[in-house]
Amino acid sequence: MLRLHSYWRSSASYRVRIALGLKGLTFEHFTVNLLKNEQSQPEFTALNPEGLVPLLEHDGLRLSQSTAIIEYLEEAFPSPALMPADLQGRARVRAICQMIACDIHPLDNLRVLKYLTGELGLSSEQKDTWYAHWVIVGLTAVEKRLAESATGQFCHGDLPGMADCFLVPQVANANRMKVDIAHLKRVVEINARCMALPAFQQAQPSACPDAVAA
Ligand SMILES: N[C@@H](CCC(=O)N[C@@H](CS)C(=O)NCC(=O)O)C(=O)O
Repeated sequence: MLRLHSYWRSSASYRVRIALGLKGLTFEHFTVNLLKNEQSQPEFTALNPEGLVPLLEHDGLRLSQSTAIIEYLEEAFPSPALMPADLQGRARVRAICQMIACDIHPLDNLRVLKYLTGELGLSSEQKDTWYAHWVIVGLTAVEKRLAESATGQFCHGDLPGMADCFLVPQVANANRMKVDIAHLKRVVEINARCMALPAFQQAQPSACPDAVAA
């Protein structure tokens, strides 16, 4: 049994939900309500001392970090593959994933935004400017990467894969925060193509069991 500790609006959890869906894996969903700070409560930090979602439990393993989780799923359940067969293709996919997971997401994470408006005393407008800035910088770099010939209908080739698991939640965050990314044509087109697929639709925040009407 796969158990996923997740929050509907967590984009790192969304990555894992997409990967599970693409692989056709069913899982038990456990909500960690970030707005209620449940990620920092002892009940959850006993499972994941980092105090972050997602957390996957499988066969006695408790695994944090969406990238590690998706790579674990890829190795434990190889078919259908989310990574290309060739060495260089896999390296390219990892690079795109890290552009999002390492160069965008940590700058705009909830605890960072809270620190900006809390300890550093920034206004809500300044916080939103910070947020939009790093999304635009990061997704512009992704857009340039997607101009490469290895890109197909999806981030890498013509099948949805690991890089798409990372791109779509980051686009969802940008849209939710009203960051204008319409000029990033490849990003927008690939996101739309992904969102036409059931695995992406079923993983999206509004489809989660803990979703709250906006
Ligand atoms: N690098 C981690 C990031 C995990 C992460 O930052 N999760 C966010 C939600 S998307 C979280 O739990 N935030 C809680 C907080 O900021 O207090 C991963 O890829 O899993």
